[in-house]
Amino acid sequence: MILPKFLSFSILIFSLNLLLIHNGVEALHKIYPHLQSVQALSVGVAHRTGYHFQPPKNWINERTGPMYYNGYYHLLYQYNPKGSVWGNIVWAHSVSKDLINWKALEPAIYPSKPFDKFGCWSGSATVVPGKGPIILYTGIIDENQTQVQCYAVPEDPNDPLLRKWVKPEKFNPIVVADEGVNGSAFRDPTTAWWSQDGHWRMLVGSRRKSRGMAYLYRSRDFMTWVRAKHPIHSKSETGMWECPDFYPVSVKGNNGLDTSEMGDHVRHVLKNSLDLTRFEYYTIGTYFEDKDRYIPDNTSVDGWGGLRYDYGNFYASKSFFDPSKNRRVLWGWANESDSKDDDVRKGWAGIQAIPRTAWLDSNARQLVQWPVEELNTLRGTEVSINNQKLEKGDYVEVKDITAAQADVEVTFSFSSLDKAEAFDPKWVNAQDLCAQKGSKLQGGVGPFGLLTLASQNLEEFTPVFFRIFKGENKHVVLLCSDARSSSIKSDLYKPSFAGFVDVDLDNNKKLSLRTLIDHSVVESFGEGGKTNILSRVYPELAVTNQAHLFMFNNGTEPITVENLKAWSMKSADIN
Ligand code: DQQ
Repeated sequence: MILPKFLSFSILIFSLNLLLIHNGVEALHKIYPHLQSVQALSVGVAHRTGYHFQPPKNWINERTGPMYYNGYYHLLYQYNPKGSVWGNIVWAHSVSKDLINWKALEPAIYPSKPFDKFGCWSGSATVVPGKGPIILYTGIIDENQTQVQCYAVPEDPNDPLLRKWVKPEKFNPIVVADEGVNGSAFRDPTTAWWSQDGHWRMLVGSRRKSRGMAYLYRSRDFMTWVRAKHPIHSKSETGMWECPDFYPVSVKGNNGLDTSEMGDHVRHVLKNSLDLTRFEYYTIGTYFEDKDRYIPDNTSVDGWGGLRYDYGNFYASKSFFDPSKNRRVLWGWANESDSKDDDVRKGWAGIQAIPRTAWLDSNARQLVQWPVEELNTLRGTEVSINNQKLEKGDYVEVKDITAAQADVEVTFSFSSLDKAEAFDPKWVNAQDLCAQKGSKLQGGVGPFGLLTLASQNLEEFTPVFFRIFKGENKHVVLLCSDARSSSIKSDLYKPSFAGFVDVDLDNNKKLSLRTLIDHSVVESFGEGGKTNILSRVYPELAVTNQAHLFMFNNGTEPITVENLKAWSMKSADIN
């Protein structure tokens, strides 16, 4: 039976609502008038991070116009200066020389004009050659949250810190929703790119009914923008596309490319953040500049089941090209997984993930991500373990590091895959499979991995582990970050985040894992950054020096920890 479109969309929305109720994620842009301006009397320190960015207090969501300019990295982010729930949003501003240590400046952009009186929402920065940076952002013009696109420029482009930003009267707002565009779902302009035909181009996220889309705009002078006849790309039933990101990646090597780069050596990435579930997905594809179209490759699933930068708590990400190191840096926001009341009580909510270098995998089917190299400057005491055998049921502690604030890199190997459990092709959802199997249920090859933020007697722990299955044609590798036992506290969102890892084990019986542990963050990179998962957790017992780290194996096949290196991490100097 074919359901009428509106009916199938209503069913989708209904099921998503159920999903949202169950997974604890709440639609953003919801205003809590009685909470949004409640200042915390004190700041809860137990779960504050040592090296993941967060301001001293209050709510943050995504970083907006990240850029590198005249020797400084700029972190601009959505911030509520008055409380620890979303609302009163301004663009807070911090600067850094190394993407790890940050110095706070005054907010760069805040509501001050008729075109942004009710909010300054997300956007991007474009460094225009010979002119300097221009910020494009979404202004909210009324209480109905009607959205327009605006621009701001530095008052003094020679100020290396770009402290003051102005919103010129002329041309602002630069884009309003014209006929056929839904003005209440029209936001988050991308970084603009320059095309050989003499136009700047940029995208704005939107939806038409249930169809998510990114509109493409063209301009000769960056001020007067004209919408292309059709969106650059759209996808049915995906709902509002927030924070679209569109950029080229090189077909060879790890170097990043300027957003305007085109040619045979280039593929494109389109990422959308889906407001309905607060998950993102991306595709790799071809950009036809002359036709203003982007077409995903048939190896990229285009929609709900698509590839994700991160299979955990990671949303509204944005990338930028860093010309100082020739790399593309990608950055996500990780919201809390505790309750609104907890956020008000602790006086803060939201962190930024560690910025990641991103490039196209040699298989050309996906991206690979790795924490920026500057993070290594925080590595302190090092512990190393070599050739440690883990038999079924073994738990071995990694001692002598600060287990609540650490960086761990490990390579596991195994001599045979014969004992791998059979893979049921019905298991298409990695997260469900992780929840079903967990870290304790004995398997054939795996589960094996790390037990992070563990309390002495394992009342609390967040396992990050692999489990290997025998598929019809190849082995299927699952990476899980399972928060179900992360805290003895019950009223928390504790998901079993997971993703499949696209790797060929037949020729190489090894898997690697890197995990960044930071009090309430477990941020993991599987197989060199092919599958990544960030979990937010809130242990009550496994805090500061009461936290432990273990390696474990609960599969019948013995596993060898070929090499493990763990570092106590120093705290970054943040704001
Ligand atoms: N956050 C901003 C919006 C964006 C959303 C508002 C994504 O512009 O769509 O704070 O988290």
